[in-house]
Amino acid sequence: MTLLVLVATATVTGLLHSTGLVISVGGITLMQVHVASALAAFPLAAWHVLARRVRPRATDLSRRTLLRSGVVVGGAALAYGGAQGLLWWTGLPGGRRRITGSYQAGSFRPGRMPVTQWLDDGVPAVDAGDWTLHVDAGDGVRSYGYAELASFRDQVRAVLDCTGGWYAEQDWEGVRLDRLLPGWGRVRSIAVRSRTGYGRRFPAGDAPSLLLAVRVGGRPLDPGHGFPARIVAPGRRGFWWVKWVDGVELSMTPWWWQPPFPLS
Ligand SMILES: Nc1nc2c(c(=O)[nH]1)N[C@H]1C(S)=C(S)[C@@H](COP(=O)(O)O)O[C@H]1N2
Ligand SMILES: [Mo]
Repeated sequence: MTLLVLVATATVTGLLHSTGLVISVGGITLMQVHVASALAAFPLAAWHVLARRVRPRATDLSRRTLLRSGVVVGGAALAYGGAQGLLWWTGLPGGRRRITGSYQAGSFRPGRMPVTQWLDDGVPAVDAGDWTLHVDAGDGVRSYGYAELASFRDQVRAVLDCTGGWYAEQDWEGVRLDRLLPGWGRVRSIAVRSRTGYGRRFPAGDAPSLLLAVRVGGRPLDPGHGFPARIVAPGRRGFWWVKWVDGVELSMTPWWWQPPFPLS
């Protein structure tokens, strides 16, 4: 019964969010409820399968079962396409989502862009005066103060797309990592560390497209958006865009030597 309730909750909240009929209630997005109930359903589903085990039979692989599965998959694809068409036709907000399913929020108005943390980070109050960026480019650690970092003017227009269901396009300014780390071509990865302990490891080959941003829309970052400096990783989901960066390091560890999603 609990499993049934969780699956129904995931389905209904998923439909409400993706159609745009209800996107959030009291500060909690239906996407969050959708994901949470789906995750909670996993162990119960596994328990159900184990407790009510069905022994495999030869007919499980019959032509008829194959055809039936094909009908289910094809039907799902048709239903998805039909729902998408219905969204456009009815003009519901769900029809204006990005391909990732995210809704636009605060593009070119950074003050209106949501402030989002992956799991449990808080927004740290960082004083530019006692903040230092430590850059390890393989030949010793070099430190940058805020004023020095703020003098760079590399620019990129990029879309921040949070797995929580929103996206925003902004003009970012700062320093490209290939400029900050000239030895990037000789290593495997670039480890980026936040003052909060959060961090991500990027393939070294991404250096020319990664920006360590100090400004957005021509103004310094807000505390919520990563002041003094944050990563802009065009084409990558929001959780790669590390905020409150205080360390960048070239490394011989492969980039995939990390959990697929941050754990804190
Ligand atoms: N240090 C740190 N950086 C972080 C996160 C975090 O929890 N801690 N969350 C990431 C996630 S999930 C997203 S979507 C973006 C959100 O950026 P914004 O708050 O500027 O909109 O920051 C990313 N950078
Ligand atoms: Mo996110």
